Amino acid sequence: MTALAKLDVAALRKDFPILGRPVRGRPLVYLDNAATTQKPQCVLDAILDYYRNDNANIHRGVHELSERATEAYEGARERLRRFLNAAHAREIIFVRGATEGINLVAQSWGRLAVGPGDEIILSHLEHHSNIVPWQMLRDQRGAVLRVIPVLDNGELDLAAYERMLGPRTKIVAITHVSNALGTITPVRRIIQLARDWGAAVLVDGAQAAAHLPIDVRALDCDFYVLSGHKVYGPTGIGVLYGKQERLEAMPPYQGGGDMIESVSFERTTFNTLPYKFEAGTPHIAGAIGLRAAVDYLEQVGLEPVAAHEHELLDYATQALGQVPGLRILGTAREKAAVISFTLNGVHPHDVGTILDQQGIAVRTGHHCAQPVMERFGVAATTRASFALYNTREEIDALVAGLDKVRRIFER
Ligand code: C6P
Repeated sequence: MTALAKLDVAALRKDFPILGRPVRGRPLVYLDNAATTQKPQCVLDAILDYYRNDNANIHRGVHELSERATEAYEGARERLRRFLNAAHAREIIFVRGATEGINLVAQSWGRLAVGPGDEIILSHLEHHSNIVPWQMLRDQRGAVLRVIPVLDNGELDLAAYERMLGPRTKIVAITHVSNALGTITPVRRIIQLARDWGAAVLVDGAQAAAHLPIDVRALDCDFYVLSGHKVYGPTGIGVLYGKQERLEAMPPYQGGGDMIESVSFERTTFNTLPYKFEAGTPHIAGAIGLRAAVDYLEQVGLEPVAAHEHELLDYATQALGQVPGLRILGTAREKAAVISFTLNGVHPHDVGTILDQQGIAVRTGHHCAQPVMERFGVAATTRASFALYNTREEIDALVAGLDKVRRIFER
């Protein structure tokens, strides 16, 4: 085995202009990467270059700019196909983000495939985006939601999952990485088990795509969703991967331009994949920016990124473990670079506000994952989440910041 190249973090940081910006008169310590990552210059350049040189609507014009814009947009699709190792570019649907991807599957696939009494399996770890669309489907179709329990360390109770599966299971919708606890779920195993019952599987990869190499064919999932803004790309763009045979069988999600083959008042016929699911003018610049982002991420290397983030996670777990009164939620054996914690006697919003005064950005609240907060008996936590550009010094700054929080509250 070859040794992993270590990241030159100091050099990489220079790729992200915003990291040089002071916040509240201090150097920015950005530890809110699970909410959204910062953008490297190459992503900003790709977006600007598109608007400055190629801007036109796609798939419609025969003029030079429209052809260039179409080529760039479809090139981005092919690049995302490669990023996820999908078999065909037509299996890559551009959407606004993970949320829209899940809603699309719930409403298009779900309304067709799920009937009264059918079961939808989720886990207790899920983000609201992977709960609410299924509840809406449940209510429309008279289906039943079943929830895989979470163990005290933040791992899923796989034995309970196995018992839950059955002939009524129509879909298992599961997160790849928990945004609130950082747990990496055993998606491969979850998918294999679902296959035994012929159930479809959707994987919510919003928190995974920037940290783990993803291979949808090796996973053998039916659907995989991700958000561009969490993989160093722009907001408002994301990907729904779907197996061709699933997507072919699904009705359109939204109607409008580009998703049709022909329209009359009597009858409309729909376009082929992937256009059937991309009604209206899409986020062309977003797709181009996302392509630049995955180019960047793969050039840096997902494996060294994962190794670096893991090192930060170990360091932070150790350092935060020394802070009196601090409790870490989520200690799964397989964890991504997310640390959620509470500090005795201090509300997370106060922790976040005092850290912000020191230029340290963390997220506080329920992280759009209220059920898992409830499972651990808290209403909210403070969450630090790391990216390829974070350093040990920034974790030291977080620990020093927390000392200050404690001193203020001890007074
Ligand atoms: N989590 C966080 O701070 P959108 O908003 O569509 O880009 O992503 C939704 C989403 C879906 N699944 C998971 C596991 C997520 O973490 C998120 C977004 C952000 O944790 C914002 S709440």
